[in-house]
Amino acid sequence: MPEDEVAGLPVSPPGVVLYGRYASPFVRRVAVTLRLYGVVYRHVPLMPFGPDKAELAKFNPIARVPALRLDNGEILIDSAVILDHLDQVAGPQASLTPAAGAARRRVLTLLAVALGANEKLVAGLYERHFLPREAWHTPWLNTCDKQVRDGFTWLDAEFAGPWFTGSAMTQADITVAAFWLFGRAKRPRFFDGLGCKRLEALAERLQETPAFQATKPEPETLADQLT
Ligand SMILES: N[C@@H](CCC(=O)N[C@@H](CS)C(=O)NCC(=O)O)C(=O)O
Repeated sequence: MPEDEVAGLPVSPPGVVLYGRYASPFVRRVAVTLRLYGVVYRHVPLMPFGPDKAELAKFNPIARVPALRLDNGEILIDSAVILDHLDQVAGPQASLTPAAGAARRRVLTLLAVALGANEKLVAGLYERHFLPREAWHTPWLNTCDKQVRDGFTWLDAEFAGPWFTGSAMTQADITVAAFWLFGRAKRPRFFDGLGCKRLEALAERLQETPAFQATKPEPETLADQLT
């Protein structure tokens, strides 16, 4: 539903709007991609918790971030859906996700592992944050931690050159760097212990670039670090 038709929301000026704080690595990978594609956008840093959640629910039935309002008022939800749209607009030559064939399957596979590992990281963070310690279900947390560890360790061994697929940066590099920086900030001891030197180098390199510099995570309101 176009945002301007949503009852109760102020009518926005036309243009692309990104909803969600950069502190969310899903939002950050979209924001970095928007910048790399040269898309000018307005940033509305809604939180998927507390009072902002009701605002999000007006255009996302599951009230999550990111969401992207397009120029025509249409609203896209979920970072993968948003990136798919941005790639199509960028066109096959410029797309950060290869348009077809083995190269596309390769990047999508890398992204599937990265997204899965990051979802399990977030699941563990939420359990640790929202439940009192005595209610933590340790076998579940250990399972999540193993999936995070195995996912990132697998990714660390998958480089074909300076970038995941060789000599050109793709969405796999952007997404993994955003997720690695998020995980490292949230659980420094856990991520240090993974010994993923290539992922660390990738994240260090990308975080110095203008698109990452312009999308630094806001100060956290959930617990800053959960080692
Ligand atoms: N698959 C989604 C995941 C997005 C996601 O997990 N967002 C988190 C913030 S990091 C969120 O909105 N959490 C609140 C909730 O799940 O209720 C995507 O790629 O956009």
